[in-house]
Amino acid sequence: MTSYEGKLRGDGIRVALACSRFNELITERLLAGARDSLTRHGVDNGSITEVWVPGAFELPLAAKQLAASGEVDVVIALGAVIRGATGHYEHVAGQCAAGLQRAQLDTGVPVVFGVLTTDTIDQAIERAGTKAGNKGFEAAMTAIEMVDLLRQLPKRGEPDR
Ligand code: INI
Repeated sequence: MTSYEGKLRGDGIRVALACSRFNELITERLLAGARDSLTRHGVDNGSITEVWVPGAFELPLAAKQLAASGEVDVVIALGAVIRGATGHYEHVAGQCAAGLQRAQLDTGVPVVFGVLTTDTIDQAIERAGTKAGNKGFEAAMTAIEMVDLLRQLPKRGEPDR
């Protein structure tokens, strides 16, 4: 049996953080958590690029361009879509998730979904560095694991190990 699993080793990984300004009180905490997680796992500070976009709806396009640039190994999208604050929650959250998935499938570069989708601001605060952890920190771990996993997995034309 052959088994693959990415390790949490961040050395040599180039990361783009795409962060939404909408609900910035929350998203800046996600960004801080992601940065902390990246450096704790060995990612060099000079290998991290930060990009701000207006809202979660804009994350997929920025993520796709970053992923396609050849300059980064992974993109982490950070945002907060809060139902209480919008009548078009479903559209923003759904299109953001679908667009980010499409960006990673189209480019082959992992794009991590670090976007909170909650009913209330309180639930978002809980996931941005208080009692339910920090989704940005977790997203950064997912990013490192996926880069390491994809480096291990056989590529087209390569024999299985
Ligand atoms: N963008 C968010 O990131 N979170 C939200 O909760 C949100 N609400 O509430 O509407 C939101 N809207 C803005 C949207 O992402 C776009 O920036 C805007 O529609 C312009 O395209």
